[in-house]
Amino acid sequence: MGGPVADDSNDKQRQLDQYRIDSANTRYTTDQGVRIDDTDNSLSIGERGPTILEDFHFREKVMRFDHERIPERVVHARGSGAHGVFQVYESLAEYTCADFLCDPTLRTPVFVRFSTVAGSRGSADTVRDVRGFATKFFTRQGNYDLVGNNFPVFFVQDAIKFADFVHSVKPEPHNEIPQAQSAHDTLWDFVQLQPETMHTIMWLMSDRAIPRSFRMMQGFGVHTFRLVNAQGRGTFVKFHWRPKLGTHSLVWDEVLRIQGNDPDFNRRDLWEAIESGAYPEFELSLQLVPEEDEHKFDFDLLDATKIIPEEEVPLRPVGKMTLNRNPDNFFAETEQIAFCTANVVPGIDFTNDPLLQGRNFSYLDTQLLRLGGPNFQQIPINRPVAPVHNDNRDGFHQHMIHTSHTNYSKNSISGGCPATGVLSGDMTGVFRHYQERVDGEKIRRRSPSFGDHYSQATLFWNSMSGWEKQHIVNAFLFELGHVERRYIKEQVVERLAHVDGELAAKVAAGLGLPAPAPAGTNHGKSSPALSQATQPSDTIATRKVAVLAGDSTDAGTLNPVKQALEGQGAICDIVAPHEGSVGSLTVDKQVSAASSVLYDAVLLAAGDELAGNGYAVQFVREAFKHGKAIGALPGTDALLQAADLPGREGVVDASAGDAFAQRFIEAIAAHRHYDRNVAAFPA
Ligand code: HDD
Repeated sequence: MGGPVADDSNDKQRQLDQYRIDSANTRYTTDQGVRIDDTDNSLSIGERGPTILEDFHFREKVMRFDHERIPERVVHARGSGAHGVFQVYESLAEYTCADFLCDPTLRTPVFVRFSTVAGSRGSADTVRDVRGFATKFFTRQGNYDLVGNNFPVFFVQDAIKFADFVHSVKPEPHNEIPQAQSAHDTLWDFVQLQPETMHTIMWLMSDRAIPRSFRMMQGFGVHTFRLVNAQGRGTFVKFHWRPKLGTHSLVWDEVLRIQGNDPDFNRRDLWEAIESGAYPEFELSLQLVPEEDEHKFDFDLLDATKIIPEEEVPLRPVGKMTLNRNPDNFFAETEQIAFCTANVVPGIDFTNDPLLQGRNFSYLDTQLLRLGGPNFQQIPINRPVAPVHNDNRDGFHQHMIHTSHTNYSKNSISGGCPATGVLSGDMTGVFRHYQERVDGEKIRRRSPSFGDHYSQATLFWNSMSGWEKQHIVNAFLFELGHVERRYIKEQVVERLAHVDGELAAKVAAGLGLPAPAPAGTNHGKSSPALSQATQPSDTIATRKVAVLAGDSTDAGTLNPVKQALEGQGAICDIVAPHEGSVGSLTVDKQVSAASSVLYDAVLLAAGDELAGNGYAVQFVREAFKHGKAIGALPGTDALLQAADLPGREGVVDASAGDAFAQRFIEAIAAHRHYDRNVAAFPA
């Protein structure tokens, strides 16, 4: 019989338990622990007299309130996090000595924070933007941070351009407008002057920028990193997260409506899924490139505006991450977690990607401001589960009481401790920097190998399905339609001509500009893996279905269908003209307080009585416009007729044959019915 399986997945939770405070059955005190009789009235002279200075409780309460805010993150301010666990499928010791990647019995605790980039902390979730996907692995060898995005590429090649790029996309400096939007002059001015943005701009204009859920988007480490094995051999690596639920997006018109209906749409979705036990899962996959193949690509591996097409280097699935616990306190955990790309563990190392090198500097720097000093690593959410011993001391908010009489190395007084690998003679698990030979002149110049800005933008465009291309054109028209300066639009269209002539011509036509001369550079290559149309779409787990019901709904017909949907993990809400109940069914939402944009599909369960209800009719029309599956139970014709839909794609009619529930499930699993001709349909 084997020994006990190593399970360190609770190490972080056990550590956090020491800091969790539950105020149930307690008494109100000051921060000094002194009990207080009343917190509703300040101490005054007489009932109508002035408040007096000695009211220490008032002073403390107001002071604490006045100091509640810390600077929000300069980018990725709006985010949402969760705890979880990561486990590797089989040892990757051939490539890395990172023990969490080598021991398949080990369950490593993680904390993940998803985010948007441009908006402030209070901005809406469903904006056109990159999504951050940052994972902190609390490994036995220290914290490892994989600070990625849901795009595999970035806007600029060199970190020195980051501030310029972020300034351009953020609200404009003179009036702080617009919030969380890229559709304005300064961003597009930056783009037209900086062609290296073009590949990532294609991703930003695609549906990848409006994910249905944090649980349904891919994550990418973006840079080429390096794995290093115990023998010191390096292998280039790209990190990919793949969501178990598939990669799915919203549609633009829906996005605009969700922002008003539920600005917390993605945050709520993550929270509710975890609360209900539907734990989000992501598979970690690697693209591995031997060091000797560094120069065999037609782009530079160090250029973060490039992907390695999956068709050239296939993805190797290596492990799974499950998010299984919501934070107890948003500020303490999600807000205070501090990621840094420089947080690596033995077996994982950097490359000379100039974007990555700059990031390694920036993240540490930003936490000092955001979290108020050098001891932010001692904040409970940031503490490693690995022991921490060194001679770093003091600073604001030092929590540790170092009892040692020495704080320098080497020392003899403390027996030489804490001792480095060299001093102790014990080199077990020490971080050794990858020994790369580098020599050159001190220059401020971009490598010519970073010079091709269009080939992969074209590759992305060529890989899109028809509806994806249409969405991209629409996105350019929306964005550039908000740009005031005509010459900026013209210049962007010029840039697009280098990506694809048809794309440029369509955008130009929509903007009322002359079609630019075709640059004739489309190489005709594609990478099918880039299209969302090629991604698996086979589950309805956690999908939300609105059941449009009324007093006439026949529960006997509805319930078996509802049970079939719920049996596959879908969530059904009864939406009816009034709260309370309709027949034997409890109403979840009153129709005027509900909105189709908060659901993935609609099941019609009442006819005549809803046909005259404008909210219900609007519900069905909007769902159709947004490509959602619509199921129609018997007796609901009147509602369908009132909706006056321009087609029947993805509309599953119970009267049209057997196995209605199964057909409806398949229609929902397809995610969206983009084959509908809805361009002329107003919803
Ligand atoms: Fe960054 C935050 C991802 C380039 C500087 N970045 C931040 C977060 C994510 C990323 C997910 C939020 C972390 C969290 O949830 O707390 N950033 C990326 C990716 C990049 C990238 C994938 C390119 C491949 N970033 C980048 C550059 C710089 C920064 C080039 C600076 C030179 N990023 C920051 C920052 C932030 C940050 C200012 C803001 C808050 C924070 O770090 O903790 O330091």
